Amino acid sequence: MSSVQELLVSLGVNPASFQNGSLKVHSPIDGAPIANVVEQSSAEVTAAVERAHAAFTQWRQVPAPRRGELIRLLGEELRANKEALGRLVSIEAGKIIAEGQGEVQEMIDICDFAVGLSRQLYGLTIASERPGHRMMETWHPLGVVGVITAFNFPVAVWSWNTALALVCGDAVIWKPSEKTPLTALATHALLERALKKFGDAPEHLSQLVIGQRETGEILVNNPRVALVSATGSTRMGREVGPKVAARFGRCILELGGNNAIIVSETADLDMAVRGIVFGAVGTAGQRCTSTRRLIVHSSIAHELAERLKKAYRTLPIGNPLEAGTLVGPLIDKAAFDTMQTALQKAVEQKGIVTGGQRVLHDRFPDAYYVEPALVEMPAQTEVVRHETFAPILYIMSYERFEDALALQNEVPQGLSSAIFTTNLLEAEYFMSAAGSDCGIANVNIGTSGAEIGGAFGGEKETGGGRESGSDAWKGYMRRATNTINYSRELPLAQGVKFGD
Ligand code: UN1
Repeated sequence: MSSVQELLVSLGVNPASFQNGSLKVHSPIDGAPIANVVEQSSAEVTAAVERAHAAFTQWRQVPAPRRGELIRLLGEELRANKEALGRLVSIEAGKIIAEGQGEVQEMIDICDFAVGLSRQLYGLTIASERPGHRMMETWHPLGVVGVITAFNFPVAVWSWNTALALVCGDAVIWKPSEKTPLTALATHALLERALKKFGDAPEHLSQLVIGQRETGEILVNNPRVALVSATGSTRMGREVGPKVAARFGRCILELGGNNAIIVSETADLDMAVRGIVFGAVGTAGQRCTSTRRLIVHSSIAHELAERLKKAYRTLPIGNPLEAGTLVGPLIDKAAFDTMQTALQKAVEQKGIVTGGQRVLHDRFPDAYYVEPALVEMPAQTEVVRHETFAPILYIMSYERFEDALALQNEVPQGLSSAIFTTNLLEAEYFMSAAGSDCGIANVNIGTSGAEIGGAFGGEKETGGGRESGSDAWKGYMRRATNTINYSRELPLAQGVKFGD
């Protein structure tokens, strides 16, 4: 057994699930094959939905604080296995060790959040207009939740959805990215351990289905799947959203971002440079929150571009498992090709490119490492308005704050945004109704690396969904309005007289 396979077994994964299957998994670190994962057939996926529905009908009757106990146990498993699971994330998704560990920490955090939430699924009491009446709002479990996740956060996004869905009384079916099924197998094995310790949860409460696009389509089209929570490209969301809507199902879509940082002439540039570099090159630019655009006041544009070029020159690019590396590989060749096409277009659209070329191909001929690219653009052209899932940072300059804000909002996506400024008026305006139109608007921190406590998601082509903290849990429950009459009369609302 290879060391990856040993790692999987140590996390509780059955070797039968990854040794002779049809899905070939490669590590982006060196392009080497690491496993052959068993895929589920369409019939098996449909059967999984039926089983999930049966589990749901039992689980919804378990008191929510008891449901929280399952997530508390999951959090314990994650704590105990943080290092191993984080390492597997690094091997399968190519993240540096610190970011792989950070991703597991994000899972632990959402578990803690969900445990507390399991005692706080509060409804409202509402004043009735009728005497002797009371109104209230109750939150009930929703049904089967289909979770479709992307390669770049192969496990944390599942946990945002699953920790909430399970305390909310739902059953879950997870379709991970076909690029990262191993981390899914490992995560699911940890959940199964927690389920065993929990004892009496219904069977098939949480299931993992491995497969290609068709697997996701079954979840999207099956009316038994009450909620489809899908993370991925805007193109994927354009297919998923209308299909789920056509059957009146519910969707949480977390799609593309095109996240900008505005750097005002009053900004602390040392801080800005650190925030920009982490946002633009962290995870090799493969976060949906990665910084893709810089909008810089013209008086400091030259200085900032020079400082960034200098910082980029010394970035340690390489094997993400090695200490000191800050930039790991792109996920695959397709990602590299897409990056090169975007850079070519940027040049055609009068951009000046620094970096962007492939490196380390002698050491890793089957892997795709790149120098992150800085592209100075004369304007926000077509290529800049498009999300390229790679470390490309477009730099533009502005004269007036209103123009910076207009540029920031003038793209089809609306996930994350930030401003570096020490001008209170600009900061407040940026966060106001007339400011950033994104789901996330930060001041003096970058666009990526959100904490789980806030609702996560964005507007426009980002899809409008919210996951994770705040009251995102409401998306995983159904709301009932109850009106109770404790009088001996039957007054009608709106003063309507009917009959007598
Ligand atoms: C994603 O890239 O899909 O805010 C999620 C962040 C992380 C989550 C990113 N907490 O960058």
